Amino acid sequence: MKVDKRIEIGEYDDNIHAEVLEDLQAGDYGYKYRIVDGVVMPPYITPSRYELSRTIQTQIGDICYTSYPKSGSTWLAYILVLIVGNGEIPSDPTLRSGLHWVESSWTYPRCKTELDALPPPRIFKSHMPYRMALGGNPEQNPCKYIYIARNPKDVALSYYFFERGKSWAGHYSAPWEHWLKMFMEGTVQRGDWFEHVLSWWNHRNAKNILFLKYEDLRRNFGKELRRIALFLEYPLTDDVIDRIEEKTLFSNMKQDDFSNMHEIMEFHSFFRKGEIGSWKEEFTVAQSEHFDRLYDERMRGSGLSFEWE
Ligand code: PPS
Repeated sequence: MKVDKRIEIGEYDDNIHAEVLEDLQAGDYGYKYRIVDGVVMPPYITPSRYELSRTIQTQIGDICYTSYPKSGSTWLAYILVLIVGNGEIPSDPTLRSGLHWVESSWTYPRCKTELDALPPPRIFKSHMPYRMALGGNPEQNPCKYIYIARNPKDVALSYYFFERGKSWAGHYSAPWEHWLKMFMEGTVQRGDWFEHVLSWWNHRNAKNILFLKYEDLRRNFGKELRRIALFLEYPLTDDVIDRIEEKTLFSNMKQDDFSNMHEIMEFHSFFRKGEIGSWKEEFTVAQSEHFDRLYDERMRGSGLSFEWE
């Protein structure tokens, strides 16, 4: 069922998208979720979609981009589509229509028949930790996986603005402090940020896995783009690199109908800030210090660090 026109996508609806209603749960302030394989997930990650995403046969040439939510994955998706198209926008009506989000029953769902009929390179979207990745065990897969991570304070803030009042989150409306507490406890949809990011970081040296950081892409786009293209084995000329950089600028993605996600009713403010350090607008000094202590404890010895501003 490929969505191939700019038809407006309305609110997420349990009766259409949840598949199994009995296992939906609601926390404080009505925050809706489903537990999948022990992890808090959005209600549209249904048992059958998850099963399909785990068992889908990937092929040489396929690409799967993965992240914890709000880490720059849509930006990366557009970059990938342009790399594969040598800098040209594809004929799909929107960015979303050319991507395959197998684990989801909402916004870009794909069925097995449709996926099997498509030749590589298929570009898959996922927001799963390593052990729940698309296609089974990534290291033993013909697919190439690109994980993008972002500093967790910016993620927490971006995620708060994204989830607040939204249908798939039970119209959750709580103050920032409540969200931050859930985020730090790992009880928001997609679970614990630390576990998610470290699960992929620990496999970063596999031949078919590339680990990126949002902040590097912001600071050093050309260098990171070359790394991605080399990893995917797509030679790009300097002209094409410049074109991709121009098209994927935050301001261009935000206003271009191909990429701005306006076809999804609740995504109208999807392109919020696109900055490093906007967490400072919401975190108090005490919250920031509390977060830093948790960060030090959970990340110690990992060798992974982020830019915060
Ligand atoms: S989602 O909903 O989980 O798939 O979100 P995701 O796309 O991973 O992340 C959304 C954040 O990425 C920002 N963004 C960008 N930043 C810089 N440049 C470009 N081109 C770009 N496109 C998207 C987007 O604005 C979200 O971050 P915040 O901080 O909310 O602005």
